[in-house]
Amino acid sequence: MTDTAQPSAPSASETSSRPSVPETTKPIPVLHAALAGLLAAGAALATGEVLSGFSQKIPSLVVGVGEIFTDETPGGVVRWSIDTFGTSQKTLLIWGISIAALIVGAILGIASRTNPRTGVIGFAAFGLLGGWAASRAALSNNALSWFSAGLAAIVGIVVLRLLLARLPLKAVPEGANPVFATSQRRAFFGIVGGAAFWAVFGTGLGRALRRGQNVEAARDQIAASLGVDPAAAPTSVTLPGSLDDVPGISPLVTPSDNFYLIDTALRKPQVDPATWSMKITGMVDEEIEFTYDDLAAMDQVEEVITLSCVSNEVGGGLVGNAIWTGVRLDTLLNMAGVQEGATQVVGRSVDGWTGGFPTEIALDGRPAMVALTMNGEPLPVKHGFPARLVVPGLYGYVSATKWLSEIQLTTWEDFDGYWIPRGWSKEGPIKTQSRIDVPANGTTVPAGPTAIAGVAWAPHRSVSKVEVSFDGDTWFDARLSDEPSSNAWRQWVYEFDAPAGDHVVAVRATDGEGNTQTPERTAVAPDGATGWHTIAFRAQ
Ligand SMILES: Nc1nc2c(c(=O)[nH]1)N[C@H]1C(S)=C(S)[C@@H](COP(=O)(O)O)O[C@H]1N2
Ligand SMILES: [Mo]
Repeated sequence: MTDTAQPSAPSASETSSRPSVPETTKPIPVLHAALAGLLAAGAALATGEVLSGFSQKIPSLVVGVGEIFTDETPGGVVRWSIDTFGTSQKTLLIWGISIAALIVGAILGIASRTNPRTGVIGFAAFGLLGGWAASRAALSNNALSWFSAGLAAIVGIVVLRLLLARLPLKAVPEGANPVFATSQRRAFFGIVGGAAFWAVFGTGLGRALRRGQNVEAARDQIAASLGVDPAAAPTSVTLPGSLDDVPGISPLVTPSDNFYLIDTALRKPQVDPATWSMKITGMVDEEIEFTYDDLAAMDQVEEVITLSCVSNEVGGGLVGNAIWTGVRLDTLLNMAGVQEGATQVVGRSVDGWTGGFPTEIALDGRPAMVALTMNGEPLPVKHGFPARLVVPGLYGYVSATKWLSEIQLTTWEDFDGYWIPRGWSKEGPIKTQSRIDVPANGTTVPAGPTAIAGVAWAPHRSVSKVEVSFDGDTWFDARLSDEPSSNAWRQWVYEFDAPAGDHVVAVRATDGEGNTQTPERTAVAPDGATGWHTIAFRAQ
């Protein structure tokens, strides 16, 4: 629609001078109204993004709503989305919420054509939702969250009203399209440009400011004090007796960058070790608080420990093996004095996540620890910097609290960790499992000597034997790597002289107590998958 193709909107006097033409009031064009609503929503969201850059206590409104989804969605759906989208699941959630908000904004814009109050009420409702979500989000401050959501809603309302006020809603000749006066048109697109700029620039600014909250520099400082060059590429550690040179096998020690990542945090908590402390609370003789320096000055234990997620499917990748150092958990608990009847140890993170396990396990001599390093470096932020729990033999969801802030002693009955009411078993010992890394399922390899290889784990019980079978009946012993500890996985390899043709291979492991993996396939819920990993490949 251009000014030259259409008559300019007549002024009031002109209109009255042409009374003979039948006139009607045309509603605002739908697309313009939708654009106005969309931009109002974009500007509102961007306002929240900018404010979130000022403090971790002000969560992005989108992240706040995302956390509600994460917390309230049934565990099965979360698992399904992790399986389907992998680690990009969170990015998709954030994008999904942002796009949904823009669409709702567009709808509010359209609805405001006939009733301008709809937009005001809609954006106010937006603000209430955002404020509620943000104020109950991890690490957030209530007042600041409500302030952020309120300001965002006001920006949305103002932008929408400014835009709608400049759209043509006036008498025009019957049959003609509603038209813009040139000045009106300029004003409209001026505000469109401004709002679009704020939406994009504000979102970018928020991101940039949030990067300033990162604690990488503090982590680098600690790394330097450990003699680690933070600028150097992460080194992959090779241990003696490994099978690391078998092509395609998982390295004996998983590089931290490749270590699987599972948590509920939409933004990784940025915890400054200088102000961080951890408390031991609850059923103890004396509650104690430890700073990072306190822990770093104590005796450090080192152990190679395999950590697995209960959601790991047979043959899946949600498992890794790292070298952890830290302070033994039993030492810390004995300092506090565990009281009679304190049957559960609960780890709580700075963002409120919890996981609990039997006190018995913490005190049975295994090297459970408050870990400060992973593979020789301070914990990566995403793996729980500055401190996390690592308990050999237990799935992560009951034990491996990242960004640890509190260890609480309670009874088994009195408290359930985060995943327990969401359909997961209260006890979480890691089941014995084995995986074929190579050949990859469904691939073709040259006929002749073929290394069939992978890893097997039974943390705390150790792995004593790994076998492969081509018919599920006859089993052949695989060669094992050294065992870095009874809590670590072992690599295995079976040298197979593959005749041309199709092959199906299954693997099974036996733990140090003589128990062999069951062939029975069970789902990951509620307490971990069972069954033999089986793959097919072709030799030709
Ligand atoms: N604070 C916090 N700690 C957490 C979780 C979490 O969501 N929040 N997830 C747990 C789960 S389910 C697993 S499997 C392990 C994964 O640890 P990783 O991400 O370092 O591999 O962390 C555990 N610790
Ligand atoms: Mo997990």
